[in-house]
Amino acid sequence: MKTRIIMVGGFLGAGKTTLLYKIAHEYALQGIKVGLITNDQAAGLVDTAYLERTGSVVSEVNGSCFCCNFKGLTDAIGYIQSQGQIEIIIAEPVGSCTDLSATLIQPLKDHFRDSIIVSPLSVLIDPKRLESILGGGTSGLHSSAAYIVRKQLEEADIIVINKADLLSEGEASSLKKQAELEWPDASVFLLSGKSGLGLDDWLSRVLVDNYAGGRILEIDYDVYAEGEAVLGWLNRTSVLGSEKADWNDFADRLLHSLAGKFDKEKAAVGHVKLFLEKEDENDYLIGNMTGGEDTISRRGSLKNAGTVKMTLNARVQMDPDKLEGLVNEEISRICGDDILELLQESRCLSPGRPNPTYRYNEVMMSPTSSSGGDILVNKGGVS
Ligand SMILES: Nc1nc2c(ncn2[C@@H]2O[C@H](COP(=O)(O)OP(=O)(O)OP(=O)(O)O)[C@@H](O)[C@H]2O)c(=O)[nH]1
Ligand SMILES: [Mg+2]
Repeated sequence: MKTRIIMVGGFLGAGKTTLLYKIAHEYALQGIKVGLITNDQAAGLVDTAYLERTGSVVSEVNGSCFCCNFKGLTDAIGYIQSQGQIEIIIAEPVGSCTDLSATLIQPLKDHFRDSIIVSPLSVLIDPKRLESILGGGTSGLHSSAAYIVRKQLEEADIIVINKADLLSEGEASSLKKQAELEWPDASVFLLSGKSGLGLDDWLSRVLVDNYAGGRILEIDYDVYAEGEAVLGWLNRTSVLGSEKADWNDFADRLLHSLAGKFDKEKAAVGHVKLFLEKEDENDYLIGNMTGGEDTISRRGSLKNAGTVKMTLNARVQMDPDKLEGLVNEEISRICGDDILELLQESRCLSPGRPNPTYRYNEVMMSPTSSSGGDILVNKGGVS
């Protein structure tokens, strides 16, 4: 049996992990395990900690993106295959990566013809960002970061307008039409990874279609590198202890105070995510901010005091040292005298120039045989 690999790309905060969580969680309820692969420039990922809560087999590739560490990706695939009985692997590349057709999809098709089927490349996009990009704007991002967003959409086999639960019917169909006109070679789907709206339609396509990476981008790696380098990238883990803290309140206060600081610095937020968990219990909370203060949200609840592990990832358009200093300052201010923090690890960087392991300049033939996925589709979807 071949394993089906579904790549879910899209810019920071587009909703990739939420979609992976939804699929894995719903399949877990049906007794089906999927494999999930997360990816980042450094260890200490909120996405991994969150997705592990689904009971899926999760493998994290860190230290470099999939494109620049193709072996890391294929080792992760091999690890999941070795766990047995997993037909489907869903992989989430770093949100600031593009050129995935040339650097991931074609080499996967070429090197693993006998063991892997690659699904069409799906690229998620936040509707507000899409609206701005379609209007010729940058959605508040540096022009080179907006270039990455456009390139991601340009190479997609499937464009997924995500967070469709936030759109009226009229807005949704107008955005879909505009996207279809702008990128006529792609299929456009409306979906909500949060509510499950449109999920079965998209799954029915990606679980059976074997045609992946239909285009190779023309791309300027200098602009691409600049678009990544303007981002400060912080991964930070610590242990917090308090006899009286309400952790929901702590997370809300921290995210709001960070939003105020970034706004003051005029630093565009790619994504700030915060995961608080009690390791000996099932309780956790996840907080996100994908732009200004109005984008802050929290899922899960962790009211009771005690000891929690905190993982914080921030991708913000500012110098990495400054980002780290600012986050440290706000955490210690919010902790005050009531909360004790023990820092475990903090890595702050600005992503280096992308240097892919492989870059194919032509589209490889896709295998035509059927693969894993049929069973899952026959079960009638997940939502
Ligand atoms: N309303 C709504 N919000 C969503 C949906 N999907 C994701 N979000 C929110 O968007 C934010 C980012 O979601 P993630 O799934 O972490 O995004 P991501 O693409 O994995 O982000 P990176 O890992 O940083 O690249 C979170 O606040 C989610 O709650 C959706 O379908 N509807
Ligand atoms: Mg993610």
